[in-house]
Amino acid sequence: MGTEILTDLSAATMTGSGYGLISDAAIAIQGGSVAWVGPRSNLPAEYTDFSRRGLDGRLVTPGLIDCHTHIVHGGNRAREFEMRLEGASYEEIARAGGGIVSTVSATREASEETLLKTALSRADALIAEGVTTIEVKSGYGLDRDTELKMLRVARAIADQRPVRVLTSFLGAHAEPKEMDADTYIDTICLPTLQEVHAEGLVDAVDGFCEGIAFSPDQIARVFDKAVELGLPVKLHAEQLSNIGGTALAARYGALSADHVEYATEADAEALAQAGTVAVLLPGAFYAINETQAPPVEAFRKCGVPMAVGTDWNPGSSPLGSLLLAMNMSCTLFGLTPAEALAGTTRNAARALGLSDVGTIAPGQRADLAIWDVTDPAELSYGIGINPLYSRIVAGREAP
Ligand code: DI6
Ligand code: FE
Repeated sequence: MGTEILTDLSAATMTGSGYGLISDAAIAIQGGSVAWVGPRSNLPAEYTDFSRRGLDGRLVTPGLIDCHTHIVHGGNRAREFEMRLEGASYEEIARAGGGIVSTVSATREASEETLLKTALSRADALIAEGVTTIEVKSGYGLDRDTELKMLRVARAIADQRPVRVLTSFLGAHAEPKEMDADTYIDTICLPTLQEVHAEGLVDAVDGFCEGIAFSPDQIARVFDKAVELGLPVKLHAEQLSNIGGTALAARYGALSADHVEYATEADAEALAQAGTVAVLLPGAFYAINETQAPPVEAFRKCGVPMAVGTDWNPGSSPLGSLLLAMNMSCTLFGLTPAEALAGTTRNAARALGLSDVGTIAPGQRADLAIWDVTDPAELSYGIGINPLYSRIVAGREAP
């Protein structure tokens, strides 16, 4: 791969604490990586002879990263949306046998081809907004075969599209209809984790720690297995109540604790100590009409890095736009647009344990998004507006 110099652009490098903005910048791309970035006037002499591509003053950011999705799933739950509008709560629907287990039935029934086709169309929607890395969870199988099927489909997305995919095994997502939670963890979840790991299908281990899902003790058993296998962990924690999930995640040095609406200041301190990212998911907060916002001020005060994801799933967050998630993180949770962009770049990378993406800096993979905007705050300010011009993935144009 040759060397290409991007010029006539401003770059939000996302290095340092804010946007790391360089106006009138140049970016040298070599062998799929960023070789140099800085003010155009400082471009080193060694690059002056290489081919140049002017971007007409556009803004370049790191490719966006959606660090929390469930885009592999069967069916939809539009009927539950109607039920919630008629007054039922998300938890009531789950306890009455709807919720996650209804998507489990639809996902078990769906063929691998159908699951891939629908997952690709969701991935395409994210890609169209400048996303270059997507995390995808299992957890709608709750049996060996379907969990394997979901993870194979997740991996296949990256074979079919210019996008990087990281998978999380979410076997501990809900109690299946056919057995109790403890039996499920011991006889299905743990052996399946061992197997998906052996097949190279899993990058991290996730769980749903909640009154309607699994207790901290049950999640700890899954995390112990992850540690034994050398896999990093992350957790859906404190979404609907505080039962100690965030503290548990911190104890295991989790990559991230996600949702965290009900996290306390002590939880924030524990996350900061552990270096765990708080992943904010405003789509779920919005869709199920939550009123308790995550403790953003405590996260800031303690220095907890905050990421933002879509949580794209058929139940609590049928949200197919990471840009809208950024907007919602500002309007609903009070993030600044700079925090929202850090949340879908630098901190989202960290929530996935990736150190080669999320910023524009020498040595980083050249995963970039080019935008028809002048001010990076426009990315969070627009509602339902997609200003993407094009993407570059590992140094190659990938519109
Ligand atoms: N938290 C979520 O936001 C999703 N899973 C989870 O553990 C919701 C999944 C669903 O309702 O289908
Ligand atoms: Fe989720």
